[in-house]
Amino acid sequence: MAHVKTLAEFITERQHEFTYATGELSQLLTSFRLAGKMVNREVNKAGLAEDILGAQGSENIQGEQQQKLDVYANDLFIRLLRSQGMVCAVASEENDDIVHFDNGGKYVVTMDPLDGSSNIDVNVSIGTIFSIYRRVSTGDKATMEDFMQPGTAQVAAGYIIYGSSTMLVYTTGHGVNGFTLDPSIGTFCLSHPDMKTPADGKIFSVNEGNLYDFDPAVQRYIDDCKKQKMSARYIGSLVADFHRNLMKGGIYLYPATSKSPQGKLRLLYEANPLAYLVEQAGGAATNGTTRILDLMPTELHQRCPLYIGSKNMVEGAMKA
Ligand code: AHM
Ligand code: MG
Repeated sequence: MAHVKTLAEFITERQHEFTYATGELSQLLTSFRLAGKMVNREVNKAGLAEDILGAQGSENIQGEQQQKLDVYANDLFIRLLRSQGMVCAVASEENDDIVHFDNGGKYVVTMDPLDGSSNIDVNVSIGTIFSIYRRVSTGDKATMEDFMQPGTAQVAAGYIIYGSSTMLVYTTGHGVNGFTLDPSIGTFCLSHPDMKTPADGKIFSVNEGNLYDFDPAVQRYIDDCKKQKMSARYIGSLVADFHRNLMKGGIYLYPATSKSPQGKLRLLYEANPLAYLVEQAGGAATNGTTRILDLMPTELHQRCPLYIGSKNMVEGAMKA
């Protein structure tokens, strides 16, 4: 039987690629590996547990109602990151402010602990998105400066998709690798080494319900996709739409609308980590005019329009 490489083995084998101290990366990723398995367990039995399903009653800073699983995932990731010691502060889509650990850790994390929350109750794929930065401030506590770094400063980024199977996909700037959870042994195994996204694709993913709210250039682009008889595929879970397009070739777009002039998605938790991954896989990501990774964040929960996926398709959308 061929040897199956586990995520833990792979991280150890590749840790020399990590710019900073050997061993730090594996410690950093351990929290996500472990929390991912635990969230997966809860997601899988969500339909069974009355107290897990349904709204928690509280609203997050964007005014959206939080589901119980969001809160569970957020608490879990924060607890594991805190206990593991490498990370001194976290900015989460589910917390209004920075969460400080006061432990002198050299890294900060931004994350969307459970993205696609409207899909939890209906048994549709959801995901976790994370990104890791080296701390730049020098005082006792991390500061906003640590989180206001451009996407180019990410030292690692990844997502976990809780789908028909559960996968963890990450990059440290040396390509993208994907690991599938074998539920029978509870281990992520290397299933998608060195992932590359096709330069062209036949899928466009957009919430067309907003069509008349989009800029005429975006409307024209969507029209063009139809004239070329491309396939429309939209799950409404960014991680799932992104993952499918990464594998098959396609474009995901969440443009500005009149209701959300900066689009809906968050730069720190969604756009930057996925932009880093897509570029590492040979694709592209922009906000319509500027490369996502070059944007200078000015606030934690900042939103930005997002055009992401196959290189030629993203470039085509920019020219529309
Ligand atoms: P969330 O972070 O509150 O879950 O919202 C983000 C989600 C993305 O996963 C998805 O691509 C998008 O919102 C869908 O938005 P819409 O329902 O407007 O199409
Ligand atoms: Mg989200």
